[in-house]
Amino acid sequence: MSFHVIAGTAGHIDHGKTALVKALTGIDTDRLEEEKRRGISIDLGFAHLSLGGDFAGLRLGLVDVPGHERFIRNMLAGASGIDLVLLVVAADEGIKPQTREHFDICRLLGIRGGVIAMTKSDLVEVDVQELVRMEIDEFVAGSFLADAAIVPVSSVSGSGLDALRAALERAARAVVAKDTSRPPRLPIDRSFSMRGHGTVVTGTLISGSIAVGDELELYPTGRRMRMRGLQVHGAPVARAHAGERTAVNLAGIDASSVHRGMTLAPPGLRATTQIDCSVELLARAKPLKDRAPVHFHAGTAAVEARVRLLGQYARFLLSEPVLLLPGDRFILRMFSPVTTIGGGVVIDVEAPAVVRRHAPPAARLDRLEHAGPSERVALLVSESRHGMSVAELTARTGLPDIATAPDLLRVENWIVTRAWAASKLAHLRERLEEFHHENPLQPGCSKEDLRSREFPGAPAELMDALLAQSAEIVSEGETVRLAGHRVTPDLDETSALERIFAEAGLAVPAVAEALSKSGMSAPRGRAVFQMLVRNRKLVRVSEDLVLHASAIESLRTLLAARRGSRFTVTEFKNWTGVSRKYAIPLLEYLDREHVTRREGDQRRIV
Ligand SMILES: Nc1nc2c(ncn2[C@@H]2O[C@H](COP(=O)(O)OP(=O)(O)OP(=O)(O)O)[C@@H](O)[C@H]2O)c(=O)[nH]1
Ligand SMILES: [Mg+2]
Repeated sequence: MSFHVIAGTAGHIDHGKTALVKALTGIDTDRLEEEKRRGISIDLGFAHLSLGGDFAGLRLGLVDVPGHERFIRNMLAGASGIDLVLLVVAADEGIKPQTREHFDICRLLGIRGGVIAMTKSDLVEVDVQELVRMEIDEFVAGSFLADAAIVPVSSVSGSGLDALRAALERAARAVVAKDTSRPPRLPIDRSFSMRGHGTVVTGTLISGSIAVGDELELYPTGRRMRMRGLQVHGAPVARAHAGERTAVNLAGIDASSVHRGMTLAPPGLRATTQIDCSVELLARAKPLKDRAPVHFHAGTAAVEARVRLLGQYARFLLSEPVLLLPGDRFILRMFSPVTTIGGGVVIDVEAPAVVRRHAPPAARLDRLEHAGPSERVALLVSESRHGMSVAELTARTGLPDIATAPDLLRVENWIVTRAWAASKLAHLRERLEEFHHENPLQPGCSKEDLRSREFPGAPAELMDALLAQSAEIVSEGETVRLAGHRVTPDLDETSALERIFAEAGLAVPAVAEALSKSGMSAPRGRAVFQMLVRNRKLVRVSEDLVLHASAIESLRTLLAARRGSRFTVTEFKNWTGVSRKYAIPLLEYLDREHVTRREGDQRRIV
């Protein structure tokens, strides 16, 4: 199996980086006319070298960077994809300002190892070499390069090159391979058009793998395109893997519309302008001020940004969208003078507005920063109102396997936390209890009503899946009810209310008064009352007057004994003992029921 590692040069201007790359690989990475003329590197150069013999299968990609402080921006684009640094220190000059700045950048980018080449060793005596070695030792002490080999070399005589190759091979074998399981990302460092091929873009594939024919999106433009061809280190391949210097032949786009800083990646990720990060400032840098403008460099992108301080963390508002994922490293440089002041790690790519249900920003970032993949997903889901789609989580995390965490529940393409599901079910039970209370004689609540009230924005299946988990809630056709709910009302309550009317005879209280006497809640009382009316236990004589059926029956009996006779309202009041207020509606009712018939001021019993 072949093994790909990318090394990048670093070091002060004129210390012999480009000469060393050429001595190692035979490739002159200073291609530009201006570079030739001025004798300095301006832009990135690329070379490669096989290490450990043809069968060992270790291919080292080399990115040669310019040392001039004005081209640090280019250096940063090159350094972002490297696994190893080849730190170059000229024996006749020792540590110089860009030796320090490049070293700081590599450390802030999280580069874990490298080799130190003491170039131009042919120009100084051995005792001077020893002094420079001591200076270097002291410089890297305690850092990621503390154990790096320091190899004196001469690109002119070739001395030390074999030892340097051996040291590079050892360092390369210790590199932890880049993650091929994550979505592929290719931060673009060059774009040009090639006769007969069209647009070609190059970069270091920092994660995943890509194959000819794959559809990729050019971030942040949103344009989708197909790869026509792929090359790794100058040779055509069907698939490129993380850690490889990759050239991609793109269909359907002009080379001039693709720029350094854009990224090729599968659709479904998202370029962002607002990120929350941890920040490390260099010892020599002044503290960051809130709202200070900075240059923000990540991948091959360089944009301006504004800082918002969030405790020990910072939010950056980027002037242009950049495709970033949690865990990405970045470098900060100041505006005037433009110097490197620090760097950091992206923690959240969609810095949320401060929301009350979220933890305070710094506490939240502290949790996110130290969260493993599944905890990160769980935390983001727990902040959502009712879960998140898998697509959204992929864009927020770049993780390949979402929702494998035990405390998450996946419903189709939607993810919720189990804790949320449990509390939502408890809430639904309460809502249903209320509903049954208010509508005791309805079989259940409309499923659509419940869905639109309780799950706005969530996929339709979510509520069904949740309900399916609960033994206490029953979903029948288009209604949802509590398992214990029966349409038959409580007999005690029913008869209590009925008794109030029955015992009152014709001297009934007002309905509201009867209901409040019954001791039932108002909605329940109304429901039971309506049922008694429906069952004809109670008779609605008028809007305000309701009698028990037995009272009506006694009245009919009383009148039946006087059949054929005529009577006045006053006589009726005397017979029955009801007030005038009740007598009129009662008589009108009796007229409607054809028990009595109105004849002028009097009535006849028919
Ligand atoms: N004598 C001697 N000269 C060297 C050696 N390496 C490089 N040089 C010379 O040093 C000068 C600068 O070398 P480069 O390789 O261009 O330096 P660089 O670090 O790439 O410079 P920048 O890319 O501009 O930062 C050239 O004139 C080289 O010929 C060496 O090992 N011995
Ligand atoms: Mg150079």
